[in-house]
Amino acid sequence: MAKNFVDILRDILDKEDYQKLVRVDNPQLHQFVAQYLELCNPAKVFVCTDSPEDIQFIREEATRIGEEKRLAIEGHTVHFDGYWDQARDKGNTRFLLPEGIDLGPQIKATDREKGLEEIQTILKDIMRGHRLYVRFFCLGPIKSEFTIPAVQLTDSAYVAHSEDLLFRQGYEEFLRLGRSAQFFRFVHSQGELQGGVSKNIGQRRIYIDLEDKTVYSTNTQYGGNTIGLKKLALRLAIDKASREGWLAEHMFIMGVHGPGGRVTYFTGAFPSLCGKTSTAMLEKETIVGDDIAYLRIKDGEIRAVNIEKGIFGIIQGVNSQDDPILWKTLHSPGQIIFSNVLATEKDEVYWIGKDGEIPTKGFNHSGQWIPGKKDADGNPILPSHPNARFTLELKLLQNADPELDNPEGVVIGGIVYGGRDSDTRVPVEESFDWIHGVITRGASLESETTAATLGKEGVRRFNPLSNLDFLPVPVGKYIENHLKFGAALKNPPPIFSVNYFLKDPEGNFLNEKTDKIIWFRWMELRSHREVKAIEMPTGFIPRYQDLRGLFNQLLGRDYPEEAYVEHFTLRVPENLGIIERIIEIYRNKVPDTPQILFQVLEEQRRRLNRAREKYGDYISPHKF
Ligand code: SPV
Ligand code: MN
Repeated sequence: MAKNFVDILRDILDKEDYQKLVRVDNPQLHQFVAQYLELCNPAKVFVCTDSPEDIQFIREEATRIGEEKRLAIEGHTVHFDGYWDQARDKGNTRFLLPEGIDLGPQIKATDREKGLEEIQTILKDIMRGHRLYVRFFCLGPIKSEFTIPAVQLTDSAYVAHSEDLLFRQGYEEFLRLGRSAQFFRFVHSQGELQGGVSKNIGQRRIYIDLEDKTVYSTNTQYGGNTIGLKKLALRLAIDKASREGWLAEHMFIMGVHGPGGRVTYFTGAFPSLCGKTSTAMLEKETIVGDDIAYLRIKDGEIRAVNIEKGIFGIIQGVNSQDDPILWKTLHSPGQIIFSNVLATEKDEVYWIGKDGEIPTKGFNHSGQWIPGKKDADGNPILPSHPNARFTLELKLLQNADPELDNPEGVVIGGIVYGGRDSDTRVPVEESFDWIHGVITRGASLESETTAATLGKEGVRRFNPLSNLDFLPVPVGKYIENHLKFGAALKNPPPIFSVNYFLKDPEGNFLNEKTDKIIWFRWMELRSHREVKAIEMPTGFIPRYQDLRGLFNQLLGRDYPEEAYVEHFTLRVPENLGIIERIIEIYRNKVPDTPQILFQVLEEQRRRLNRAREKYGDYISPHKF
């Protein structure tokens, strides 16, 4: 007779670990753990509760077995992923779908049965010689209506340690919820290691099983592929949200500080490498979260929580001038994991764009490094990878927002969409209403590729609401969900776009990095209808005098009228270009697009054409 799963747990686990697990009154949990203990066959197991001793054990284990190395500053460590394992593996990330379900051509999927069979084969004995860590977390604040419990099985102490910094502990929640816990499940293995990194990259898989609420991740170490509660959980959460009528978004949450001590919370969606984290961390404002938000409607208003409590942020370009708060934190004692940076002999770290000289040697994701080093294909190896990161708890930042752990979330006063756009959108603009905002900003979001992303530079990539990589529902349905969400609000908050990357015809950026705060303070005032705006065919833009006042007050700088005209000139041909491209995508690649999307874009096209007939291709804001 097949063994009962509680017997399996008793056989495999130490007494203490067994006790920790069976204290949670949830047979589904026991079955899940037993199943993967048997299949993955680890040498040892550690069940981690919320106790400081257990958490400390994981942290020390990460350095003891060499997944992290200690640095000169107290609490700092460095971790490396393999040379070919430096970013999310989009090609091998797939939804496992039962026969007959199709999410459309934009979303990668595999037949569920075949996928499960493949992943079970890869997982067989994959943890041989490794220790398996069993971790409990909460996606969202403790005891909150927003929150989803989750269990992570991983054989990486680095992953388990990162999750301690990024997510709220969940063992006590599992004890409290018992059998009622509807939890997400994550199974991760680095697989066989060679020189400390995943050897079998060819068998790297990230498979998402929506039916069992389980995500499998194998033969990879990079956090975006392995930290279950981050992007892997986002995919499960969007599916759940779509069924239940709320939203799970790839959005930051920040407190924008208006006049008289008023704080207005904004959420913002930007594709990777477009300044999302640096926006959320703006000096003078407060940060609730930089990556993933859950949004629900309460009393006709949007409330949002950050499902994380830490940041896994890009470090390239962080410097003392532009990022003073982060800079200070990165140079102070406290738990911080640096990944894929350059580590020097003095146990210091260097990254591209850091203040100071480039070290003449060190260790990075390619091994020993010296300037001029090339890889096997002759490509130059930079001191750090463009996707090198830091991981830390938000509470280490001077401007962490006090509402972070509020189980009710924060009321959202505005939503922002941003992308890398060198030639079209003005620096800041408000849409006419919720529907116009969702369609012309969110659903029409594009971003240009950079040297840091794979492939050609400067190519526009369609990325609706910056969430395309994570969608387990057809794009059309996802847009529809946003439209419905807005229709259920009493007074929907305004939706804005920002563009930090606008250039002049010679290719020079038109804005300073520090200008961001101006756009946010203007949006804050608009959210309370405290400033008037100018209506253009594409939306509402700021009046010159309002921006001049803000530049003066916040940056102590003059804002010349010529600069304003250059920034806010309506670029008609380029704006028609977006509409062209977006309609083409929805018409040909998104089978179930809501009809209203085409109507709203056609109306915008007509308004642009009328303006063009009257004033020409490039229209000064003073004409409106
Ligand atoms: C992003 O790329 O959007 C990130 C990092 O936030 S990752 O965890 O890789 O998704
Ligand atoms: Mn992200």
